[in-house]
Amino acid sequence: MQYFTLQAYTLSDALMKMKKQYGENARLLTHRGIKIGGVLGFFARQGTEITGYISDNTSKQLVSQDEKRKILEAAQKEQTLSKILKEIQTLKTTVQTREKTHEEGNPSIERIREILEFNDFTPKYIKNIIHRIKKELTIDDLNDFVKIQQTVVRWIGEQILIHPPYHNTNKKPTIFIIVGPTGVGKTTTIAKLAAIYGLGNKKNPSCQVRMITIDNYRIAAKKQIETYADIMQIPVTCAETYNDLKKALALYADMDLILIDTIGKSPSDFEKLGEMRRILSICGNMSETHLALSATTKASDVENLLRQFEPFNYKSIILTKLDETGRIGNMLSVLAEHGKPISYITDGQVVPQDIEEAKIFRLLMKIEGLKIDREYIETIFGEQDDLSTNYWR
Ligand SMILES: Nc1nc2c(ncn2[C@@H]2O[C@H](COP(=O)(O)OP(=O)(O)O)[C@@H](O)[C@H]2O)c(=O)[nH]1
Ligand SMILES: [Mg+2]
Repeated sequence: MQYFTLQAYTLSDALMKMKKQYGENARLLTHRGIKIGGVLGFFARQGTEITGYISDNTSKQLVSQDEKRKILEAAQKEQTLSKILKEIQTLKTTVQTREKTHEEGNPSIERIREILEFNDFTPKYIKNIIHRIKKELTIDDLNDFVKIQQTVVRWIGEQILIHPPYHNTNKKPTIFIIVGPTGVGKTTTIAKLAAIYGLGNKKNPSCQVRMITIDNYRIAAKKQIETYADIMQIPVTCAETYNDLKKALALYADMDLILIDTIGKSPSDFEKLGEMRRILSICGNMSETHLALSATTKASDVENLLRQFEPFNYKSIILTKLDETGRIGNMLSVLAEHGKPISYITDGQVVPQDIEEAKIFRLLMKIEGLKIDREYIETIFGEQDDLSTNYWR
């Protein structure tokens, strides 16, 4: 600690001097009256002498100022922190709002759900679509119903698998077998296929077609296909046994296309199905089996049929009676789930007009309530034939 002594005429002068010389930290310790000036004791004046010291508060103050700075900095940091916290909070609210907009109650999502339900898509299929909407679309997208529809249509389209239709190749013969439950339209479809490929059209030059039926258990069934055969002038053979079929196939070895119509038994009649499988086994891998299913079938029944006919190792589905229902969501849901492709669709009783190659676009058009941008769909799923290029229309 530094001490000092100062003299002045008055105490206040002394204090002023002290402050001036030693600064704000100079502290007064003592003061006393003294004589100042004069010569040999004469002419001396009354004055004051003070003693004092310089308080080391300076260093303390320096420290405290340093601390103050730190505190200030910390406070600032805290402010930044609270700013960040505030921003996080805002972000959280935004995310929550966004989640809320994506929640079940969102009107766009609800509308899509209603449309899909109306079209009989299965709950599982709808759930997946809604899940994708929530995951892949933004809030802005959700406010744009045209865009949502377009996206949903695209997703549905992407899940429709198409099996290529018949093409006349050098490898002869191609054997098409149609299996399926009673009354779905197997025989009618065989007749339609025989006509379009046998008689030919603009798109396909006529080729050598024969029909074989093993559905000769009912007189009416036999009569039905024979009538078509007569009208179209395309021969039909009835085969009751494995050997019958073997002979018929040998006879038709040079044909381009052999269409085999099968027994329209109930799929739960396993004995008949087993027998039919035995007969058909002669076709070996030269054949391609198609399962005919009516578009009017309930989703749970479609599931059962897909399973029950599995032993026939069918390669595609022929979707019949599309004209009898406006709602094909159940069929599209189940087929998508099981990865089964569609080859042909039929939409009426008239032979041969009411059949066409399955097209994604055509199936999407059946979905009611969803606005379908044809151009957009075409750019995604490739060029779609115009409906008028349908074989006979
Ligand atoms: N509305 C409609 N009826 C069809 C269609 N295909 C077949 N049918 C009718 O369904 C009934 C059963 O057809 P059929 O070919 O005998 O069925 P199968 O037992 O599977 O051979 C007949 O009355 C057909 O005219 C179709 O695409 N639409
Ligand atoms: Mg039949």
